[in-house]
Amino acid sequence: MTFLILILFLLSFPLLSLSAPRKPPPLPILPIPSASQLQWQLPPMAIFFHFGPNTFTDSEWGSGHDDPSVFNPTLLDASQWIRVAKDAGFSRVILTAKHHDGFCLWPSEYTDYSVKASPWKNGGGDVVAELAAAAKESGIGLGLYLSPWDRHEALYGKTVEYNEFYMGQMTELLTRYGEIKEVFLDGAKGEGEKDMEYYFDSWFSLIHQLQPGAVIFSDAGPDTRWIGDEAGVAGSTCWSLFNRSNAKIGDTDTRYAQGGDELGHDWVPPECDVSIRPGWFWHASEIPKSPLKLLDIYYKSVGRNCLLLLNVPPNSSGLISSEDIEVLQGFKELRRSIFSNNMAKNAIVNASSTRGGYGNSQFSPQNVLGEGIYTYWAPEEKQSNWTLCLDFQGTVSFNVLQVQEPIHMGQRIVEFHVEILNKCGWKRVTNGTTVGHQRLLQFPTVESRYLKFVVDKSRADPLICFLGIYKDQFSILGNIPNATSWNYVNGSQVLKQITHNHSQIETAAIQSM
Ligand code: FUL
Repeated sequence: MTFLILILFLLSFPLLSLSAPRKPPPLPILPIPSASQLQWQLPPMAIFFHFGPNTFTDSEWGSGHDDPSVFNPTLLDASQWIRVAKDAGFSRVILTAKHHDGFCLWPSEYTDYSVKASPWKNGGGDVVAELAAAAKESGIGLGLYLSPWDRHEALYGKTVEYNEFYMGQMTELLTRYGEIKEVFLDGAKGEGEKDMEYYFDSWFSLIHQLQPGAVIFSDAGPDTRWIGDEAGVAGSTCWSLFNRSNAKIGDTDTRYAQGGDELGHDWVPPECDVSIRPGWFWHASEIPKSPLKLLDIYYKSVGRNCLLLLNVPPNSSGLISSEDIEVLQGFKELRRSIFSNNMAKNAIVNASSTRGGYGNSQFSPQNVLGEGIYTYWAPEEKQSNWTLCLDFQGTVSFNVLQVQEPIHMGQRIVEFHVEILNKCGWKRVTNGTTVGHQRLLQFPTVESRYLKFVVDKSRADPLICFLGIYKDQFSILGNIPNATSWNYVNGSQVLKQITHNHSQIETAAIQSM
């Protein structure tokens, strides 16, 4: 009889646990991203197209008085631009619909300084329309840059009139070309230029009204902020948290922009813009950076919680040049060869605690091996130790760690460190501040079967949705040259020397020399 009771008692356990109420997710910690910010931040890279009269006049800041007849890209093929972006692994593009020279790449009804006045297609062309159609067909998102500073327009300097003019142009762009994913508002303006006030709040409202899914970029958001440099490099501490009231469009505090603000009340994730070439516009005399240099920029932008906006300027024929395409392919091959082999993917993951108890699969530490932000590890509440321990089930050799927070729940982790187990015990490999959407950490190659990821400080219970380890055989830590033209050659030589077992990358690098 006692035996029977015991059996019944044991059998009742699964039933009891099945009927136990499910532990809900923890509360998010504010601020958190809007739906459009979240959608914007998940794919990590976009391509910038700087194109206009400057492409033909070998200049960067056109005076606004170049004859529109200079604009004649006889071979223009926007589907080639989109193909290049897509083949290289980019999911969005942004076009300079109007740069500072005021020339419009679409037939604006508010000015005669546009494609209408050019010989291209006898004045009947529309670059924005061609790009929008090509992007739509390939499932690539489209963003537009409309320069506030306009060196051609006579109304510039007359505050009310120019704001009306600018909003008229913005309305054309946001109502004629289908869905727009991003509007890029550049704060640049030359010294001593006419003074005037931009009605930013009216512009922001108009943009959100006409394109509710679009994010607005500027030095101060509201949806994404400039990182504060044009090198594509974020701070090694990089918060999406920010105080918009501390930032002024056109007068950026670089340090504040690069690091964000742990105490910020607004969610304004950073975007890193950088050009593949020294200039933003195409110049016959300039050559692109090396694939290895782009990889270094990737670590310092995408790997620091940012979106990378890489400028690849179409040339005066109206096409992306072959040398830029080769570099993009080399860059893609480097990423593929490093990040396609996550040596943690079969690990056994244990944690210092699990929300809802050890068996709770919803917040299991094992979740960090899956893709996507919606499944994550959460610790039990009120803990002082937040550790994930990975057993790779065999010794592995690696030098890159990728870690991600489920940012829809807010950015939480302030400080962390990484340890491995070797013959002498646990050894610290690296440490850092902030994770956010994605953090990539490089360190000298280590070998171990076990790794500990320890959160040392967090704004709230830390949540982690991804951990991966990789071997990068290409980067030389601390020895990546700066962005000058000769580095292109130098970068490729480095790549060539150290990739003798990787003929595909070697070929890409040699081709791009
Ligand atoms: C700057 C501009 O002045 C450059 O020409 C370029 O468009 C860059 C993205 O932003 O502020």
